[in-house]
Amino acid sequence: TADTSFRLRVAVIGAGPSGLAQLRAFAAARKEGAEIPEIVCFERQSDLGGQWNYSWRHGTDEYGESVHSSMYRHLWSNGPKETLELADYTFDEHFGRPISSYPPREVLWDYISGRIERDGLREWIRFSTIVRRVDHDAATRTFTVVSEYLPTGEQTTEVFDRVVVATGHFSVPNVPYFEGIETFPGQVTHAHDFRGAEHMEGRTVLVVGGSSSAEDIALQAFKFGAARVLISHRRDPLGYGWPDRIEECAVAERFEGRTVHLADGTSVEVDEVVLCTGYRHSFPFLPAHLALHTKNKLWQDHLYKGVVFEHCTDLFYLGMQDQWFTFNMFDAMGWFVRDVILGRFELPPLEEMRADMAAWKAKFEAIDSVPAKGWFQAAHFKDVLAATDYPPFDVDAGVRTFLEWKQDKKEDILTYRDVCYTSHLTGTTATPHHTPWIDELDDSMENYLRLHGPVAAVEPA
Ligand code: FAD
Ligand code: NA7
Repeated sequence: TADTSFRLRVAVIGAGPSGLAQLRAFAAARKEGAEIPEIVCFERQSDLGGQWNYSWRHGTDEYGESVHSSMYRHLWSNGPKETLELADYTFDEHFGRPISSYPPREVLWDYISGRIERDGLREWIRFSTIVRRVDHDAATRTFTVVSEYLPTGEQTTEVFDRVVVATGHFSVPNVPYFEGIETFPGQVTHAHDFRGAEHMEGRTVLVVGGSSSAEDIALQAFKFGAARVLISHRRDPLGYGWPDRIEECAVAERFEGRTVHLADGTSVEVDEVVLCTGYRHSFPFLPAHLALHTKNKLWQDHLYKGVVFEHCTDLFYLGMQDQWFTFNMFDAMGWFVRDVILGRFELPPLEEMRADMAAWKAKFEAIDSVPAKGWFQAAHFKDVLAATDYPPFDVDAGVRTFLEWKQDKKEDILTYRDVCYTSHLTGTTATPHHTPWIDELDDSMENYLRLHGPVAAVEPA
């Protein structure tokens, strides 16, 4: 007879939105009376929240480790919060009243941590503890995890039955070389190390890259008074109706002191360069055969349902795709991983999983427009969601909100964050922030919640 006293041990690496989704998924099962494994969540930072846990530091932290978060002081949500709302923990439940659609970082951090506090899940997390090494023994179906408590350097080796990697993929900068850049006399930083644009007042700033970071750091530079901001892209321009002081230009080819020669034969003189050239997936704690070797894209090879590693199905990855959807999609993924671990979802034979992944890859490769990207991620999200008992979330409505958001940005890139959306979960319509985004220089939660008056009663959904 089976030994029923055996309890699986699950290691979750990372307490950002993805790792926290995993913890909450197990907690939800426990609440319904299910037997759950022993869970240890390793988090190298001293607090939860992943990217949303802002650090003034850049480069190296107090332990000589690289700083994880790439967020900056004045960061506000770059998409409507209604697209990331957690179906099992709504904004109404957390704030008790409507708030705006684009909260600043601290407000979203508060939301993320609220569900964890409510469920008392901090005790599952070992803070300031970095995972140094994970090895897998196929014969015993176990993992050996070596972690280190950073304040003392004490190392611990433990055995786990399942490992969930939720370490994010926007922390290790991709830093390309540009000919002559070593002759540039000003500051060259990567977006990962950017903490604020106050010092850019009156300066000419070259932002290299054509995606979210380039767009938002250019806006930060503008907001804080840069004299001129150039966004240098190598593919398509972002194409917004930029205000004066922001313009798009061809990709930088060569530097000669302060002069940057662009691919179209023109040149510009700049004071400062910010490389918004993306990030690298990096898993220094994993042996090469267990690590994903990939880049930022909407479909990741070798991951069945986007999470189960095909070469070792006791190893899971959360949130490794490029992201339109974030928190709620991580939840669906965490719920699915939980059900695989609990044996509620039986993985099909390898050949069937491979055929399924190949079909998704073909759909991914057929994407031919920006909206098609959103619909692709929605289809993937729904596929995972359908296999779980996560509370219903209208994924298609989320894509429609994203498409409206893209339209808002086209209409006015300086005011899109003032627009209000309606929650697909609660029907609550956001209320405008008391100050337009362009004029608001105080991003604190205290200021954000100021003027809202007493907590308004929100009708339950
Ligand atoms: P992360 O948030 O990166 O969390 C990973 C966690 O793993 C971290 O806490 C880290 O400390 C920990 N960790 C890493 N390695 C180890 C290790 N070896 N041992 C122990 N712990 C480890 N999304 C939105 O929805 N809206 C936005 O407006 C938005 N803005 C963004 C702006 C920036 C500048 C960036 C970089 C990202 C933004 N994102 C945004 C996307 C963001 O990545 C997700 O919202 C979310 O934070 C991803 O969650 P995650 O848990 O997968 O990864
Ligand atoms: P992304 O979305 O991965 O984009 C990286 C950008 O960098 C992309 O436009 C790339 O161009 C560009 N890139 C990369 N290498 C180069 C070189 N060598 N020269 C010029 N341009 C280059 O990263 P982001 O940081 O913008 O966004 C990541 C997350 O942070 C996102 O979730 C946001 O919410 C915040 P390409 O398209 O490959 O031609």
